[in-house]
Amino acid sequence: VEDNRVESRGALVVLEGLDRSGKSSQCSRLVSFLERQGISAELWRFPDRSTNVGQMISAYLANTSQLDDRTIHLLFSANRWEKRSLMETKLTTGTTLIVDRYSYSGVAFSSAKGLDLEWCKAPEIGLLAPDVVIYLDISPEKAADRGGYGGERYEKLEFQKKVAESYKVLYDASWKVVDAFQSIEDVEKELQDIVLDNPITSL
Ligand code: T5A
Ligand code: NA
Repeated sequence: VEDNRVESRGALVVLEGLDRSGKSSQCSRLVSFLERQGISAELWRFPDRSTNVGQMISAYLANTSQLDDRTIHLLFSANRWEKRSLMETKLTTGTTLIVDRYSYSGVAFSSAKGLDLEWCKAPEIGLLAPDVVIYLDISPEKAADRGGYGGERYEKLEFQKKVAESYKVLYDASWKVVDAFQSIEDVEKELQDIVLDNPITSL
């Protein structure tokens, strides 16, 4: 029997950006939109705080545990590795994954602390490559103005400025950059157009 599932595989769509750039809001809107179009889609996020590794990450972000910078970097990466095979299964069986943060967050946030860029990238090698990377572009100041940050470890203007610089280093011409300071609805519409323009999710 000929296996033609490759033609109907799902797309791996990654949203990246600073804290409070609007990723979570947009990821759930995008999943709803795709489902309305009859496209099988799931919302995923990293860190996935539901696993044992994810709970260590969550405690670190909440400042209830302390970890060496390289240790937390590797835990964020391990959190993606522990989901790799399930992601692959979903994609090959036709489910599109809309993913709130991925390897780029791992590299951008750790290198913003001063860790060597190539060292930060190394544990990400071998994870599934996204089909689309969407960067929700907002200045650190405007993001900070959005209702203020919560208490999590990286939610500080000075640090977010460094993260923004790190993302600029990682930027690749294939990324879709969307102005995230528009209304939620305008950003939503741009994301829909980007995803429908992709050969895997086009109708
Ligand atoms: N991290 C993550 C690493 O260091 N390494 C890694 O490998 C990974 C994966 C947790 C932290 O971990 C770091 C990065 C983070 O610091 P997280 O749980 O994804 O990551 O946390 P945040 O990105 O901080 O999540 P936020 O919820 O704060 O930001 P979102 O998801 O970008 O924004 P969202 O949608 O929740 O919106 C934030 C607020 O803005 C409003 C929303 O209503 C909400 O109040 N808003 C808008 N307001 C006006 N106009 C718009 N267009 C708006 N869009 C949203
Ligand atoms: Na979020």
